[in-house]
Amino acid sequence: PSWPQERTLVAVKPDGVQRRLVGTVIQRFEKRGFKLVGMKMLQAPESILAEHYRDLQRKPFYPALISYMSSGPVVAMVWEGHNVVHISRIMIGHTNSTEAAPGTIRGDFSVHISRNVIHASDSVEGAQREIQLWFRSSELLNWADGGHHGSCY
Ligand code: DGI
Repeated sequence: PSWPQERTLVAVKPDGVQRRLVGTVIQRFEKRGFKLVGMKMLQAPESILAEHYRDLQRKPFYPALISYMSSGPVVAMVWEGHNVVHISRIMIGHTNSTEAAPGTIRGDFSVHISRNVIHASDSVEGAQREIQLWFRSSELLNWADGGHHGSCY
């Protein structure tokens, strides 16, 4: 069906990469029915992290947050689909791992807010801002299903 589509930024944080959770995260988003339209692994530069977390700059945990996000590579992805922004937030679970429900990514793989494995944009406007921050438009692919997806979608 041709439901309205949107895009969101998802990033596997350094702890998620180090714990080999990249494949699990991708699989969950694929199986939910979303479409991967951009992906890259990078050591996030401080310029991107500062802009990404600009609203948190005055929080006491901000220096530790930047240090954590700089502690290894992240895998940044853009996922497309119907209501992908809202559904992704439900899939990743509560920011505070202590409150994250089992079945969510944080609820299954994280015990502490400071090592919560994954990021997903929290609004449509935020997603647009974050996608532009992390990706060039040439790094985002428009591709069509060609009838190869069998029964999984
Ligand atoms: O969008 P979220 O990642 O769910 O949450 P957010 O945008 O409010 O905060 C961004 C990240 O900052 C979050 O994933 C983990 C970290 N953070 C937020 N609040 C706290 C925190 N880290 C610590 N140590 N303590 C906090 O209260």
